[in-house]
Amino acid sequence: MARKKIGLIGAGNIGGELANLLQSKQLGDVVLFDIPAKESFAKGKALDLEQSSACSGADAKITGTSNWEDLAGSDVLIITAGIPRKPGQSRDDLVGVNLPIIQNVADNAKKHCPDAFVIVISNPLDAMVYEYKRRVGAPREKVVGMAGVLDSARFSLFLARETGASIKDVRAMVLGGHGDDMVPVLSYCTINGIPVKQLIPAEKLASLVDRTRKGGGEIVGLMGTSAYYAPAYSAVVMAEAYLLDQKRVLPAAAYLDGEYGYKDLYLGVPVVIGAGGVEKILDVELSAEETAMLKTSAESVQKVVDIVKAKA
Ligand code: NAD
Ligand code: LAC
Repeated sequence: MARKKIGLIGAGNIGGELANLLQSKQLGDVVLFDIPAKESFAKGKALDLEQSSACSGADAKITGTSNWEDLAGSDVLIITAGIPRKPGQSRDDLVGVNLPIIQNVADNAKKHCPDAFVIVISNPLDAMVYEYKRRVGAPREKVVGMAGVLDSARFSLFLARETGASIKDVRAMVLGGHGDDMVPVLSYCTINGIPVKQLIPAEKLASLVDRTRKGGGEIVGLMGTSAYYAPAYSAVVMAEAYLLDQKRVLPAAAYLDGEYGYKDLYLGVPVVIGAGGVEKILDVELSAEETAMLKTSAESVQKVVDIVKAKA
């Protein structure tokens, strides 16, 4: 069986790490795409990565390009096209620059690889994935946003370090928008089935929740740009679930059509990802407090989506 084809739209920090991880996992041949002004950069990054295959034994091919025709037939597209934030910026501050970029990507993807399963990463995430789906007109099963896996990974790390438990035993779930009012759902956060509320004092738990919500900004403040290792790995977990039909239950920005009481909105919720893409949206029970926090987060997302709609 021919190897799958994975198109990476954006050959920057996250794009390069995506290519590296996808190659090492041999999930498919990788096409690393960027704009013409960055084509040599994309080609150089692809060649550098391919030259590591003598060490890794990976046979998957990695090519760089700025020609959309090279993405034809992609099984998966992972979109990181757009600028990351700088210290002091919010993700929402990026909408003016990144909206036309995501629209350009959507128009080309619709023409050259309309059947791909698409994972959007570009920020402001929930609005960018919304606009991508709207512009392409793809079914909601085939367009998803990556944020919840990353935010849950951040929370998992903090819980593991606080309790001294192996991160293998931590199950965290962060829902809602990919913003500072995201919703760590404590009632579904456990360490090998033990609710974290039984293991960590309330005040400490609240500080870990706060650190998770501000996790992106913490790294932007330290590095001067957004995180890219954990975001890349988070998207690869989602792509792998699709490519290997793993039926993973993951938090992800999915298009809601009544679930959780929301319509025509992308929001981080638990989904099942398999060969059909977003195969199910799990409409789970939330406490009154969690429901209220999700509403606040959804309202923040809606504000940015309304800006997008006004510009569309
Ligand atoms: P980066 O600047 O390193 O890479 C972005 C790349 O996109 C650049 O190489 C740029 O040339 C390219 N690009 C610009 N316009 C393009 C177009 N029309 N078509 C194709 N490529 C284009 O940035 P990064 O650190 O890789 O971050 C990428 C995006 O991901 C940012 O918007 C960032 O905020 C976002 N991000 C999201 C999450 C999340 O959890 N969803 C996490 C981290 C970063
Ligand atoms: C950021 C990513 C995490 O902006 O969204 O840092």
